[in-house]
Amino acid sequence: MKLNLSVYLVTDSTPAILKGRDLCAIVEQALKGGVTIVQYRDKKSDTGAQIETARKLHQITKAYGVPLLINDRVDIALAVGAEGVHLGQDDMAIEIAKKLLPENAIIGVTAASIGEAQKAIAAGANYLGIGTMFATPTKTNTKSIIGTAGTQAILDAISDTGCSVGTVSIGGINTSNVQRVIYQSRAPRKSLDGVAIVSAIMAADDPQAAAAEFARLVSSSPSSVWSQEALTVDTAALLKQVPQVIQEVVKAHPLVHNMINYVVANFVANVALSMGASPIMSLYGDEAVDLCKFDGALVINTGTLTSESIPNYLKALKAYNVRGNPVVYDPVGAAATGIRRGAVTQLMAGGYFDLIKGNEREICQVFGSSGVTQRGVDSGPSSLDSHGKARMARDLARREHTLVLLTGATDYLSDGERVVAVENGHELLGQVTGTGCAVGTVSGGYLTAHPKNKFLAVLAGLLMYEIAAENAASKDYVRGPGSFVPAFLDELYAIRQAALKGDHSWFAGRAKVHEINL
Ligand code: 3NM
Repeated sequence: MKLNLSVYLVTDSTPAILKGRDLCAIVEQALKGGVTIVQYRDKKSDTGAQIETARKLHQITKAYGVPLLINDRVDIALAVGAEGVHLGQDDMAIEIAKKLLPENAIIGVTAASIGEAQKAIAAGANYLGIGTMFATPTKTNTKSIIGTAGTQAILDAISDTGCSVGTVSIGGINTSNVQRVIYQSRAPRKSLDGVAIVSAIMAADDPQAAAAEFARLVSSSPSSVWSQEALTVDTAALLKQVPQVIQEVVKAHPLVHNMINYVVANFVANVALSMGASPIMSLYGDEAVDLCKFDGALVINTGTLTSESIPNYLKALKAYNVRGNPVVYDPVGAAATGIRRGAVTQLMAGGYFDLIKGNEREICQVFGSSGVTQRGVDSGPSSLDSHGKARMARDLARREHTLVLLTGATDYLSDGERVVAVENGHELLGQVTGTGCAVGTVSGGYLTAHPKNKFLAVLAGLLMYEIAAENAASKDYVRGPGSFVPAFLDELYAIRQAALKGDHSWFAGRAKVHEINL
């Protein structure tokens, strides 16, 4: 039987999953739906009962031409003539299992680290069960939650030695995150071959429909929101398109749903209005199911985190991801406290962000650099030089398959390949609270109205914003932060009005953007 790992069903015999139903009947429904491989996993039943169930399961899987593997128990696999086994790190060593099983038996091994993966490949594993992807109630004694970043690191490390080894991810995968899991785990030369699922099929009310939905999602390319026009043009050619993009955006009057901090909510709403977007402020996660239908962007800004924030962010993130609308993540104060560092982990595991925007320390924290500290939510002194910041933006963007904007006196924007440095703006921006947060909202508006080239969209929004700040600061009546704010809103509005009329003269010669070659 050919090994097809794409929709890999792992069974579970606990009452919470079976809910009084028959295990074999659920597996048969899942096979009808399109499951491509089945693993019988039963940590509790007696050996005799396991053999009986395995035998019944094998009759069913054979009828569908699908291999049956047995978790941990080589003896049971031999007793029923199953096609192979799956071995955890604490189970029988693969070398011993190989001696006991027929030569063509399929042997899968759990791997949570590069070392475990390499060892399993060297010992001749046919496939790796890589995980735990996300924390899951189905198995609470998991050793490490590695997420898409950890999975990608393993795929990358084995892409030379393990070209032919199969790979599936396991842990907390469901129909709303499966495409993202595959997309974000992708290493340059190796991708996942499939996903291993317990509860999202076994506990589903309709296991056949659930399996069919997984089969559809795994085989279709991820939603068009992630596919981008290739950035083939150079920076000068990109900049030429900026005024048209700004005109397009102000005409579209995009909606931005802000889950923003209370310190800056009013200022950010005024910036959005001045630059031609329509702001909605809502921290109520359940509302996002309706709000996302207006097809705007979501901005998640963690500046005034409370004990209730994270579940609300996660609900909204899911609603916008399912709808395919852009989400901006502004991890304000990400490195300041243990709770905020935990919030980063939860949010990064909870969904896809089209743009991650933050200052140097926030971006370092999201990247997972160790020992990042932050006093309050201010940016604080820099520890990276210009190339270090550019590299950090690029590496995070590359790993997450998204855009990263690292803000500061110079801003660095990257899509994982290219990095541009933007030197526009004015130091008075640094004297007014909320000017960084508003960039998240502006970016959200631009991503909504110009989704086909997100890099250009974010760059255009940033330039409109920072050139408006320069124009405001140059007014002779602007004496400091207080008089700067109204002037800044006026200048955003002035650019918006010019852009609406197709007057691009305000932009001529103003952009201070250059590409960084790393
Ligand atoms: N093994 P669900 S996680 C059986 O990390 C199993 O090795 C894991 O269940 C590992 O799809 C897991 O319901 C349970 O989240 C996965």
